[in-house]
Amino acid sequence: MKALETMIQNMFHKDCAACTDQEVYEALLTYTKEQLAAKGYHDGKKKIYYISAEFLIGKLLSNNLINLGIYDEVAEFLKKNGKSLAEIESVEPEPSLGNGGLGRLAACFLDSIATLGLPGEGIGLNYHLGLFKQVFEDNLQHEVPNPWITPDSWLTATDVTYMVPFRGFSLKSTMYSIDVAGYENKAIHLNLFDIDLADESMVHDGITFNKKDILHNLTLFLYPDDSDEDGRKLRVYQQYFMVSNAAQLILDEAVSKGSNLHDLADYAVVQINDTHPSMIIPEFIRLLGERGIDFDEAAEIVSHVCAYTNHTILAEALEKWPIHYLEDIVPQLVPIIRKLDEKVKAKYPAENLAIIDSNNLVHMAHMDIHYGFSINGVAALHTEILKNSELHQFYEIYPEKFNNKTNGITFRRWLMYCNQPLTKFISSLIGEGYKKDADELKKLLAYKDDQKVLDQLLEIKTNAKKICKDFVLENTGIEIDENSVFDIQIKRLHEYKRQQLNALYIIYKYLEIKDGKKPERPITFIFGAKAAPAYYIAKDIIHLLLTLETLIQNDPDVAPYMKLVMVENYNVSAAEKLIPACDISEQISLASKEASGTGNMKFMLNGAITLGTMDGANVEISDLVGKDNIYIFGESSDEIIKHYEKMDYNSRAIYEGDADIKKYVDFIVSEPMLKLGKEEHLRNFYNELLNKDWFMTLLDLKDYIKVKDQVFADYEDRNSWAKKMLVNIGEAGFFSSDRTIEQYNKDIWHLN
Ligand code: GPV
Repeated sequence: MKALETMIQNMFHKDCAACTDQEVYEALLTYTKEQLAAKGYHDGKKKIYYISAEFLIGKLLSNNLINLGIYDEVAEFLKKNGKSLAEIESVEPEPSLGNGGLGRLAACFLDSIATLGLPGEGIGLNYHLGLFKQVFEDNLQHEVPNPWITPDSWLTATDVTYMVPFRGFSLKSTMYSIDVAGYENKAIHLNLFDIDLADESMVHDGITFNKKDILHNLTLFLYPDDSDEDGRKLRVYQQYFMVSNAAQLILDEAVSKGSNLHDLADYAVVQINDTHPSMIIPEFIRLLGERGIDFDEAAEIVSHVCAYTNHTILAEALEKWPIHYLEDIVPQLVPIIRKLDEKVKAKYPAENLAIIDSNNLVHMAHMDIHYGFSINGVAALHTEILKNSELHQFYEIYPEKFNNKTNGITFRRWLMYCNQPLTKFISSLIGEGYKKDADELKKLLAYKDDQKVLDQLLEIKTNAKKICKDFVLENTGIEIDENSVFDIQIKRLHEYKRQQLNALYIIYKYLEIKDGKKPERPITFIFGAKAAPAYYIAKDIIHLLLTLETLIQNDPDVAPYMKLVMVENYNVSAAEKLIPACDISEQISLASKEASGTGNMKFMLNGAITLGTMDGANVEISDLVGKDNIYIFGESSDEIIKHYEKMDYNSRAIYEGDADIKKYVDFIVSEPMLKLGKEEHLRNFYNELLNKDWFMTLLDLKDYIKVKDQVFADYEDRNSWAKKMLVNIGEAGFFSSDRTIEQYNKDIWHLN
């Protein structure tokens, strides 16, 4: 640590002990960046370019120290100087460059690409104000900017710049680079493109700004509100800016390594992360044209370079841009897209295979499938649904393109960093091998009947709950009990994820306690969720949860037996605090709707037991741990898909046919709720449940209550619960993103 000491002296002319946390952070930042650069970067002839509108990377200091193998040493050095690494971390701002699972997946993938030593990089945008920061006021969500770029940050400006042409003007870009360290390996780059004229001062009243001022707003926010046309067009501007820069960079790199561009596929493979980067296909063709390659050959070349990942079957999330948007913004792409579409129509005239449909909408996913060589889903069930229903017409003509890549998570962040006591304990039992080969976690299963091991697991969980308790107190002002059961649902707020189903259980439990039926042990329900700014129903559900939080907190009959806390501004850092402390992992999406989920994997790895539907990767968790170690409820995805086909779901009929359900739903607009909450929001949601309930909350409510009550009863047999925990941890190895990335490489990328 001599070098670090010297650096601190040189930067601040004093000892570490005399520095502020801010100063120590800045020194560590510089020191770590130097260490990373000194290790060098993975390189090779062929490279994977992971292009994504989101990279939810989280704070980087600790993660980098772990991957560099110097975390303990640095922590020790700081301690000797009267500092704590945990407090220094709190100085670091968290970049909010993603919404949820898709962005976090991209970050986990970069970690694994670097760890496995593959030549690769991430390409995205440098949003100055991130997504948004969530603040609660009067039990409602408000959005404010989430700036994260400080004078000293993980970003390094490069001298790479390009011109990106739009109708009527061009924008000059600058590329910024963040090093992503491999675990005990070299690093790769996350390259984020930016405009030079971004003007943060145009933002007022929360996150409002002039959406037409592209010259100055292009990289201010991730996914600006798309509820109006200007917002949607800004997204198109962002997407094209991202992919034009990416395509120019990729072609330049290939040429500099000796490519003649006809052989581009020997130098580059592009993974298109959902459809946000899909315009890279026509953009490549345009640029190859400028470099003398004719249209048909260019289309052929691109078809060997681009691969597409689908992350959802929700129709409203599949991007379709009106062709006139593209004419207004990127007219140079329109003749190319039309030609691509004509080629498709000449061979496959069916409307549901068209790139441009009869309403003049451009189906981005369709373009990816026709002109990419691979399409993958993100969990086994999800890929089956793509093949058999959502994209069946494509599967019939291109069966060889379809493949599954079940998602994964990096164990460096989601175990070794966030749960150090559990990590040490696991290492003491089975050695360190699992850190590089996650399958070795299976060795834990040999301890299933070891009383001491089971007791220690429970103790580690209780300690994690104590730490989490401090975080929750600081975040919400509510004191929770570490001896209560922690039941946690943290993920974006969306009707299909069904936080409202959990809310109805809480209402049921509240009324039971009011009736004198007290639970064996107090329960703590924890939520964390941001709602999209224009998604009114999601915001109404947040209001419902926050109003219930107040109601319970104010009720002396109930507060001793249950608590509801909703963490404000849920993000990666909050997840790192909550996940190690969780007993029950809520994964209760309407079957068929959650493509995979990745929080489910993080919880499992940290010894929580899943309560979920047979959806997404829950299905694979269930197969691995077996029925005794997971709690499943609700109708199957086949049954749900049939309800949608037959249109036979009627929430009002369920409500009217079941007095209990009616009681819980009516409670939303009951006297005590209306006294605390806002009538407009509570009624909106109540009406939504009764008249529409598009994601079938009431369908599964009775079964959910029954199974969840069983979970709480089983929790009291502490020994058998600890066994379930052990099995979950032991079987979690499959969900390492190292496994996922190995599969991408073996089946799609083919690097060395
Ligand atoms: I599409 N996902 C996301 O976070 N944002 C999106 O815009 C879309 C999908 C998520 C899915 O909902 C999760 O089920 C999945 O685990 C995750 O992407 C990563 O694949």
